[in-house]
Amino acid sequence: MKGNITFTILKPDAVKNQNIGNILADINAGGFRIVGMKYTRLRREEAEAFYGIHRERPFFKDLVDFMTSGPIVVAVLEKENAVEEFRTLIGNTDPQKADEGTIRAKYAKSIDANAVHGSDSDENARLESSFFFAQSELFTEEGGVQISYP
Ligand code: RTP
Ligand code: MG
Repeated sequence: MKGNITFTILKPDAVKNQNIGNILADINAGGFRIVGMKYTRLRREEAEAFYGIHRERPFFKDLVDFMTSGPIVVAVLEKENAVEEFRTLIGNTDPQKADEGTIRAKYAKSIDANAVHGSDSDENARLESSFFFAQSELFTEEGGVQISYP
């Protein structure tokens, strides 16, 4: 069965362009509940660890530079089949290729400054959530904490 949790970052461009409210409204309109949320900024070592999977990719340094360039909003979201549903809501990594009406089509400028992150698997959703949140900071619909961390 597909999990009901995903993890997102509203990236520095989304914050700078004052799109936090717009994007959260789209997330709620898309049927997602907010389970946890905070306003924070990544240190270099944290961004390198979070994106460790991309360490050998040519865009890694630009990615880390960008993700540490300003404050971000991190959030854990709840919906049935959350990972796949959220990636549909945000659209293609490259906003030029993103379907009309998706969050990246509406609010992103480039493949680097692409407004939002969304987890790509249930396992990564749990890992990424645990990177930013303690269990006690997450509130599912029932009120209890139900996310089993790896
Ligand atoms: P995300 O992790 O942010 O949700 O995005 P994604 O799954 O759609 O893309 P991913 O392949 O995981 O890449 C992570 C972020 O790296 C930047 N990127 N730049 N210049 C490039 O070719 C390139 N490819 C990826 C993007 O900002 C992407 O969101
Ligand atoms: Mg990704």
